[in-house]
Amino acid sequence: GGVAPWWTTAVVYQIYPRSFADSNGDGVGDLGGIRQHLDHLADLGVDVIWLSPVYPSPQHDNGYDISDYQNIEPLFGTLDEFDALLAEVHERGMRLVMDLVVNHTSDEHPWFVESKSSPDNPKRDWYWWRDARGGHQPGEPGAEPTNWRSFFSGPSWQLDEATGQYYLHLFAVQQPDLNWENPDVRAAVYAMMNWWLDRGVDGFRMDVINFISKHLDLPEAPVAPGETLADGAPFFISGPRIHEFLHEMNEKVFAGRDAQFITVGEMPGVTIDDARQFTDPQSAEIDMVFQFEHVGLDHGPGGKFDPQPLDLVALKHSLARWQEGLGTVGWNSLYLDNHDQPRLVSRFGDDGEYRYESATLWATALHLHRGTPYIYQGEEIGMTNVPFESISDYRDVETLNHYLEATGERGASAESVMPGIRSSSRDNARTPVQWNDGPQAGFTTGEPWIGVNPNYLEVNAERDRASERSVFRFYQRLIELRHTSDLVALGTFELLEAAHPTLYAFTRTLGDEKLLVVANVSGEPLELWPLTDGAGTLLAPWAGDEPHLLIANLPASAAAPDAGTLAPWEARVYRL
Ligand code: ISL
Repeated sequence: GGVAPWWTTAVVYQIYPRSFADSNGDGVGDLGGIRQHLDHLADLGVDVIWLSPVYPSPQHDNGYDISDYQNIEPLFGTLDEFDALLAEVHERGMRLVMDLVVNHTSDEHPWFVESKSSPDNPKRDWYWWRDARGGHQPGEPGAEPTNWRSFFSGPSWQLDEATGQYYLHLFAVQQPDLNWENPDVRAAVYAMMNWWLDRGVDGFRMDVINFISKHLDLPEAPVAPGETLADGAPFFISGPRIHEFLHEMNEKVFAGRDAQFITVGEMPGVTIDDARQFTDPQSAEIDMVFQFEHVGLDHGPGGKFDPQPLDLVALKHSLARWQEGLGTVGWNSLYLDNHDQPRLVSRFGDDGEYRYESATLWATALHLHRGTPYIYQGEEIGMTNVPFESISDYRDVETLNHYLEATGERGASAESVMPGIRSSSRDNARTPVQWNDGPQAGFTTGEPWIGVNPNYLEVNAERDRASERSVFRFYQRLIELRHTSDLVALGTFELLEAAHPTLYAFTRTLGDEKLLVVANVSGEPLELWPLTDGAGTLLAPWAGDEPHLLIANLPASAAAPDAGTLAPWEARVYRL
């Protein structure tokens, strides 16, 4: 193929607006707050900002429940302010990508209000309305049209008393699923996307976009013993028409525009084969996908709220398979956290003694893979999980529903449920960004909508930026490396020492250039023995005369006698 697309050298930064910065003292982050901190992002060096939803919304799921696709939530600002923000982003040479949430709307969206009003309404078929299960009265336990469990607890069907029918909601009750089988729905979505592109935005991150094609017969899912609800995912993940829909979207929205966009589909449960097809330029669907395999590896038998320790071998194996699977065709996105995941340094690193080291180790490992790296707000200063005491500190609908279900119908004690919530709640990622050591970490002059992490005196952007050695400074260097090195952007990936429990080692190769990453994923020193690559070539640059260290998270011990030992959480990248 021809020239590599522009986003092969780009780094994306995700903003979760509620929690980023508050400019008007109401305790909720807003567009004004983003405008005040654009230089933080420009200094970091990122190319693209992905903005989580800023549209009018009842905020049951912090904006992922949209009631008007073509306006701005008053809590966050106005359309005029949005235009100003977009211009300021562009002035700094960055791009702005919007969140596209079209698997579902809010139940307060006029489309749904109309749809719900009567079975004869022309928009009835814009959503998934079904009768009660045969032989059941509407509202009876078990009368839901299928046994699918919602992602946010309970059944994924809600009864509308007035018409006696149920509607499908894979997420919260207030998030009814749109019916993409209806061509009018698709046309309305494409028109809305075109309206934003005409306004100047640079692309979309597409929320659960591989859920939009469902199996029309809505089959029952196999139920585990003792359960009544089951996982319906096989019947809506990458369903029968998914490639057709995404190709059609591409044609109706992006084809014929010559600006430089980026499209990334969020795709829980996506397989490598599907991802390759979604991102193969020949398919003309989307540029890249967020896959979920690597962030599910530490989920225990009880799911995400039953976390298990990191299995590094499994993680390396998983990421390597994706590197290889999308190696020659398609493209990977690279992420280790976002607004739905716990904080990276708390989950996979050590957020105590080795916070700087482990945060920068994981940054090194991720940013040296082949793909487009995503940084989630606060990750660039090593923000950690939050030590909330009680359930009343939490705000997230998923967390609160889980707590109610576990302590209610499942009869668990609060003490047994809280540890899983503390380590896995999405609110870990949603506490206010810690800008400085002032009141409320500089996030707001008012009362924040969710508590500030008490470690803000230690962990904050002002301090990190001023320091010679900090997580922020290190991310700057990693981003610079991607911008200046074709090898980092495009080199092929080869995993080394796949079975080693604490060493993360791989090479990247482009033509006759090669680099080696070695990282010690542990709090103990690690002796590096000679590594060999797949061709049997010995790799031991630390033992050579003039090792060329591209980047490292600790002061170079390259020439010292102990150069063959990695300190706890040390990561080095050598040019070979
Ligand atoms: O975080 C999850 C629950 O553990 C995921 O299942 C998550 O719900 C899934 O990745 C889809 O996420 C996206 O759509 C949701 C929204 O709540 C998330 O914030 C969003 O990223 C519904 O719109």
